[in-house]
Amino acid sequence: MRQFLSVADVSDVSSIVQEALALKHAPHTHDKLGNHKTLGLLFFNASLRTRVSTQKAAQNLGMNVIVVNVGTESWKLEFGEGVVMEGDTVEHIKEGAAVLGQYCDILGVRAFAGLTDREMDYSENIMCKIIRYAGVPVLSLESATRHPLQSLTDLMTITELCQKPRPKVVLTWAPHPKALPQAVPNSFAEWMRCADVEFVITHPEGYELATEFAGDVPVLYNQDEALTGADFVYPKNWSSYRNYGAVLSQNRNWTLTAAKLLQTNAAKVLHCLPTRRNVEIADDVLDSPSSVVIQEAGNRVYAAQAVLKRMLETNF
Ligand code: AN0
Ligand code: CP
Repeated sequence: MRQFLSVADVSDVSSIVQEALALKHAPHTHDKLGNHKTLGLLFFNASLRTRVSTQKAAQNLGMNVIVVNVGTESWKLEFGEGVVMEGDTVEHIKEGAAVLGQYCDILGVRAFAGLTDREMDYSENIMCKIIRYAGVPVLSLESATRHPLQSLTDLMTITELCQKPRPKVVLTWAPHPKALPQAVPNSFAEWMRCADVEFVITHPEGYELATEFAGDVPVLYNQDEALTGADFVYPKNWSSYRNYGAVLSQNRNWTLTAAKLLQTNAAKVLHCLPTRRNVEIADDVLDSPSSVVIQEAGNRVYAAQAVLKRMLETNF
């Protein structure tokens, strides 16, 4: 695998899930593979899990890791073409990415959607420019439209917990005070469509995901109907794609509560985290055995490790 930007970079989804699960049980079996190779992690946005789990995954493979937080501890980068740089950007991505490519063998990048210009975000402008100018393999740590390390972890966790063939998996919109990107639900949908699951999406009207991600997945506007018989529930907020970046609803009837889980098949609840307690998900879910969010976060290490292992094997 040369790069990891979406599920399309994985030739065999179920085998990388199995590889991640195997690494969980024997994380140090390839601890020489990454010797003398440097992973750079470039963050344009905050992170707890991705930052720490990807460092740990790289360390388990014997890699060196350098973390750079753009803007706060490196120069503010310019992405525009032909810009007269007399504003607050100090360095152009053409030099910035090319320089990082001199120091790093693989570059991880987190660059969220700006949520103002849909065309710009969905063209993956930042990620594409970094790939172009860095000249080294790139790993997405959440881009404008996708969060593939999270989705691989989600599928790994579902596989790990699954008691039956073809479980019912429900992605449900949940409220949030701020506009969030569509990256997590987009990516989750993309990966679930490649998995052997019955997949359903539920959200209020106006929160439809882009067709390239939702495909022909059934969409229900009635959350109770969608949750019926679910084996796994993934509550997550996202802002509107159609009315780009808008918060159309703050309706707390969509908060996932223990009462709502009664209509499921004793569903396990996943979430990428961070989550706003009692807005997206109620305490009585997060503090109950239904929640598997900590196990899921733990699995981020082994999903990242499976990806880095494949990238090291292909590129060096
Ligand atoms: C981000 C998002 O929803 O894309 C990151 C999730 C992993 N969440 C927040 O900004 C709260
Ligand atoms: N789930 C996830 O990516 O978390 P962070 O934003 O903390 O990295």
